[in-house]
Amino acid sequence: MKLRTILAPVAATVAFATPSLAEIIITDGYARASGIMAKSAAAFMTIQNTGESGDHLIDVISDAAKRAELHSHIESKDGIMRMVHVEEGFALPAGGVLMLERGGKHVMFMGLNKPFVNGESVTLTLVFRDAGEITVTVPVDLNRQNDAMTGNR
Ligand SMILES: [Cu+2]
Repeated sequence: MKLRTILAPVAATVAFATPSLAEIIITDGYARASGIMAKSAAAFMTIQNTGESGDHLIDVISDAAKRAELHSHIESKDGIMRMVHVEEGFALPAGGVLMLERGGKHVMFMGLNKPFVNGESVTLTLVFRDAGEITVTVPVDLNRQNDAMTGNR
């Protein structure tokens, strides 16, 4: 368990590289902000666990913002969706997929250190309970349509 924690950051320096020891595959990542003046932004991706044991996404680290958090949306009693910080993170069952998507679970950047500019990229590190840290670089895509509306991934 500890061995992986040490090796993963070395193996995962290339965008979307799959660390040879990890059983976690991260694809289709992107980040977006509402505009050049935005103080916060979010990142979305597909996280797949091809291993035979369940894992748990417990934290996110990024120097793109003063704070990076794992967020989800919940619907309040009056039917309004709002974002919440999910401190316990998200389960990733064996053979399962964890979707970080618009209107759902996502990585939140709060207090951007510089504007998210379309076509540039953002590096973030996902911290898994067992697989350890996996760093990915995702493109900033301000034009991508809302997946929930288009059905696109
Ligand atoms: Cu959020």
